[in-house]
Amino acid sequence: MPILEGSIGVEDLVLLEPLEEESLLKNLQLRYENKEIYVRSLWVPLAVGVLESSCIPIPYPPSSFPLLSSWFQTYIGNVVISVNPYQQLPIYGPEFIAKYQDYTFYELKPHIYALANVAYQSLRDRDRDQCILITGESGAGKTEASKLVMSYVAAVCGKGEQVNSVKEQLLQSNPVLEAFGNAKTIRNNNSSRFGKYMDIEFDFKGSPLGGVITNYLLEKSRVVKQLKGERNFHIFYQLLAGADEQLLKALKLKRDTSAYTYLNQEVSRVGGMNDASNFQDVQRAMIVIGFSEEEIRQVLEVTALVLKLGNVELTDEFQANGIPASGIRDGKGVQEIGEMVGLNSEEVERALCSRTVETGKEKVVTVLNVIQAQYARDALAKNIYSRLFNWIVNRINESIKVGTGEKKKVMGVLDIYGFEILEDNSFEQFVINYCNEKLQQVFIELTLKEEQEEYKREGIPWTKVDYFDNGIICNLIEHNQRGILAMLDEECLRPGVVSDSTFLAKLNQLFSNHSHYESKVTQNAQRLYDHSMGLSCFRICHYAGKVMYNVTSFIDKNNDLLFRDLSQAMWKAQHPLLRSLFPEGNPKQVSLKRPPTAGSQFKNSVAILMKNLYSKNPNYIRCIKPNEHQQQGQFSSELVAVQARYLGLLENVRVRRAGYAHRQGYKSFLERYRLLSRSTWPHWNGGDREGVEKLLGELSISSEELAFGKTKIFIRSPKTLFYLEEQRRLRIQQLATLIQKIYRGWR
Ligand code: AD9
Ligand code: MG
Repeated sequence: MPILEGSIGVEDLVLLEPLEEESLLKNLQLRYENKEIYVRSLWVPLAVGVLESSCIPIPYPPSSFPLLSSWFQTYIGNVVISVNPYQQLPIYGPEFIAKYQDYTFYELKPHIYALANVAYQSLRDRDRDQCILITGESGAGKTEASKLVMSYVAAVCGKGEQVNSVKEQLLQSNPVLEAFGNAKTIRNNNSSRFGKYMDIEFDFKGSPLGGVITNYLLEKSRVVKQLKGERNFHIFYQLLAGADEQLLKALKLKRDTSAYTYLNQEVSRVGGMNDASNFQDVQRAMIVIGFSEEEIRQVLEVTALVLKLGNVELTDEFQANGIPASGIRDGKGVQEIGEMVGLNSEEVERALCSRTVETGKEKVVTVLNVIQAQYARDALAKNIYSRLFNWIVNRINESIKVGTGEKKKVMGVLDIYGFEILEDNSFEQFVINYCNEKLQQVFIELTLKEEQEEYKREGIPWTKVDYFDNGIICNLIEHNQRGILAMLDEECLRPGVVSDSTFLAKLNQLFSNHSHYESKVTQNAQRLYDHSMGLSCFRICHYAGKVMYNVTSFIDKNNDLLFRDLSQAMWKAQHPLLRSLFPEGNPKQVSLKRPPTAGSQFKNSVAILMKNLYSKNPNYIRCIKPNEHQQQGQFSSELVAVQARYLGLLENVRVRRAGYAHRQGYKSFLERYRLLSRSTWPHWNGGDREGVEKLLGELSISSEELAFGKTKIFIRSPKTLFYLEEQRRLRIQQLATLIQKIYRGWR
């Protein structure tokens, strides 16, 4: 179907004509301009379990069969492409949810609701765990999409007081996590600065029981420093704007954000965002989830503590022997902190300005100079905040967790930070982009590779659709012995003088010939003179583009160590929550074992995530950002082209279009349909494949529609399958009438 001027394009990319980048972009643009932000890429069911296990016939049109939408659940996965509208469209809410609930994936306009519906029904009716993978750049609409999925599922799954309270708890986790884990960035006013994977768990009827949230690496460096035009985490501004006078007084806070070093570096307001009312929402949400008033108070106290810590000013001092030391400029701030969380202020001061090193049984105290003391202060603030965030996630999990004895069906929703290319990319961007590489691999493995390999295995004639397999980049980063993360760990653990530059030197040596690695050194060796490449940088050619990382502070961020003096001081706090965040500060529990590095922890959690995703039936929402200005109605073809390219949209459609909608083993296919042919019904003594050939030959199904593989029959279009099902239904009816007649005759 060629796209005609004046039309609004095709809703299913499989119907695109001609199938090339230009028409794909034109189609997305046309639709976008007509406020049609969703497009799908038609399913290709690989295995049809319901057909094999059920005797219920499937009539056509398919929607009249209750299990049919679950029947479309596929191994290759449904894909919905979503282009961020940057405006509220009238396509959400109860009325639309009700509509999508009654139809299959392809019968109504493409929508996230349609995808959520297929996933949910497959889970409920076919007992197949599902996952919804939401990917795209920062600001492309992933978090909004994940909320739409959750609200759809919550609206259609189960009823009753108990069920409703579970739903509310699950939904209300969003505002709380967003307050503490999201921030305004230059790309997105509500950017998720952590990764989130949520398993929603259901009982056998499909009613929600609860869930588990896993969070990934909060970008804690933001607590102490924000880039130009960005803000700290929302909660700080919400607290100052939304707390009543009494609460502000109790927390000894000023309302004005400019009073706080951690908040006054850049912007403090976000257009269209009401911090004060959001603060009320967050508090309400915490109550719904089950936080006690006391817990909420303690969370806010720790949040306030972080702000106060940022205001502790450290000054140069000198010891009697002339060695530089540091001190606190105004003791009042530290005293206030001490009073608030029950700490001896002298001890806090000592912990900030000196460091104790234990060598055997001896303790040696060294003073810190002002730079080191500022570093210690900021490290403490970052640690307190990120541990508070983890505590909040765990506390939510405690409320929504499901007993271990129950059999559960699971729907996982992944909303993880999008691919990031900033002007200055650091360790955080490195791990974020690594995670995106891994997700791209899931998509490639399940939608492009496995599908094509099946045709090869089965000996079906197939013109290979080329795609870029990013396994090589994943390997470059994660290889156990020779990957960048392994090299970083090695450098962090190596005794002797290590620094970011020794780490970079190691990479340069190891990857000098790697096709996805570049640095000044490797470029010089090849006589390439690229002035944009910094001396302390390396560049990785990611699937989504080239990113230059500055290695400065890679070692530090990977080590993620907090001086023991600080953790011990925090553990001595009277404040129960603060104290619980620093268990390693307990002198009795001092472990000599080094905690795992940030990089290896991240790699392990990504590996667990991958295992989890591969064990489920995948559904994809591919989010696209139409412009860099967060503006409605603007569609930049260049920007979208880059995203469409790296999201592999065209390749995905090509595989789907050239592929076969249905495949089934000869034996089970014959068993199901042999009653349609005189040659195979009621008896068939030949082989399964011959039986299928006879049967389909007799039904005069066009040979274009069929391919005979080594072990399976492949059917190109779903319509042919519906036809077979309809014929089978009629035949069963006919046979039933016949049997009834014979039975009556006997009587
Ligand atoms: V990041 O990687 O967390 O920085 P996301 O999550 O991809 O990013 P997000 O969902 O936060 O982006 O969307 C960014 C903004 O786009 C939202 O705050 C909305 O203002 C806007 N948006 C996104 N999707 C929709 C939508 N379906 N309808 C209306 C939307 N606005
Ligand atoms: Mg987000």
